[in-house]
Amino acid sequence: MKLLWGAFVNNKSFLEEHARLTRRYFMGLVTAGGLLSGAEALAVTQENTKKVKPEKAGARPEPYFTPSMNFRDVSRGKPLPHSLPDEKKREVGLTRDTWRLEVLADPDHPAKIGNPLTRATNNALDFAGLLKLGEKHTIRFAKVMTCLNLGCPLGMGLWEGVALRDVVWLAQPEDKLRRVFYHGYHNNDPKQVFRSSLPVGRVLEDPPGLPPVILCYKLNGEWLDSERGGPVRMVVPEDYGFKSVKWLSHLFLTNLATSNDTYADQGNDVDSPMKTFAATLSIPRTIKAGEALAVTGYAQVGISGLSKVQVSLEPATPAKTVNNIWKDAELLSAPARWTGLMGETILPGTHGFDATGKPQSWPMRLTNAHWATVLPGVPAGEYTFRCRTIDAQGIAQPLPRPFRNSGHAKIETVTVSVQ
Ligand SMILES: Nc1nc2c(c(=O)[nH]1)N[C@H]1C(S)=C(S)[C@@H](COP(=O)(O)O)O[C@H]1N2
Ligand SMILES: [Mo]
Repeated sequence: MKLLWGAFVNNKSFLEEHARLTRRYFMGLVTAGGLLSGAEALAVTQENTKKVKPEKAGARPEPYFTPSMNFRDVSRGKPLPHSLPDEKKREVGLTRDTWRLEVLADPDHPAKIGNPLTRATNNALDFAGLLKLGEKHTIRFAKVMTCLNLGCPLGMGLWEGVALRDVVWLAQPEDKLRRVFYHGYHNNDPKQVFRSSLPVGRVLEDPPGLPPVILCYKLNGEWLDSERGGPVRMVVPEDYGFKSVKWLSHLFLTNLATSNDTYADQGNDVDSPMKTFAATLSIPRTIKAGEALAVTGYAQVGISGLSKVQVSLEPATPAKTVNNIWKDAELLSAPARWTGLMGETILPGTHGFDATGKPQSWPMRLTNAHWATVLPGVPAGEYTFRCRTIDAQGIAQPLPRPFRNSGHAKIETVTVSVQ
């Protein structure tokens, strides 16, 4: 937690951006003759910046794009591959000049391939070869990295690399290919291997609006560092983090139709794409009777998109929502500056952005969006504040459920005491 506070103190720009966006919204309410006086609006925006809850990973005050070192690290491995000494990294192919990727038929359920890429035959793909593919076609997209087993995002990234399909084709698959299995380096210990997989259909075609699955070598415009899975990791745009295997070392082309993911062995639903949900960033825990309640937060825009953030404030007893009175919060526009990137601008050709670096639509799937709201004053008592999202199909998200094998699916609730 101390470390997170360190990041918090050193990286004010996300907070500043959040405050700037929310201030514009609150001041707008004043000129519209709304709920707040000018003095109140100033007071809540100043208050807001003090009340951010840095203990929530995705809520960390940080630039819009999270610096690589500020991602929360949940990697497995003893020792952690990124903690190996440089010499060992060079020995096992964890540096850019020693990295090799083998592309093989799965020994147990082989696909028929014409050109396996192996170290033994000296044709494994090296970093220069990967960059060469990248010269022909680089893929770049924004995506929030979220762990299926945690509630909050680990970090927001601009990921860059080569389409996985371009690498699969190098191996000349001919027949009996149903899935691509992929492994990351784990100390040459079979028990430690971290692996995941995708149906070949997802590798070869992209669902509407989604970028390709990539072999990623850059994050936020810089070489992917060792802690984030460098030199090369998989990044699967629409999925939770466990599909984005780090320290990528092997692709196995298989005729097996089922997943062999490490996360499947651990009791998780491995076919669950990223959910849409809302969370608070700043909310007062106590207010005076009759005083307006100003709240700000962010939403993770999952696979189902985002059309609205909604909030409710109800007496804390009974514990369940009885009235179901949801009010629309204000979804704030895209950041004006893409803080956390070199030059704070988006390069042309980035998926989902136009040639001038503006998002083609907002909110954008797979990213974080900001929201803010002001609720009218209520009589004294204990209240429960809730926030949720309405996805692009008009369905309230997340669909709450008692089991969480498919990822965090809770409506955020905060107790507010009105005195
Ligand atoms: N090789 C390897 N890749 C891995 C993991 C791992 O332990 N080893 N963890 C996965 C999980 S569970 C998540 S949530 C993401 C986290 O990515 P990050 O470290 O960039 O935040 O990496 C994934 N890739
Ligand atoms: Mo994870």
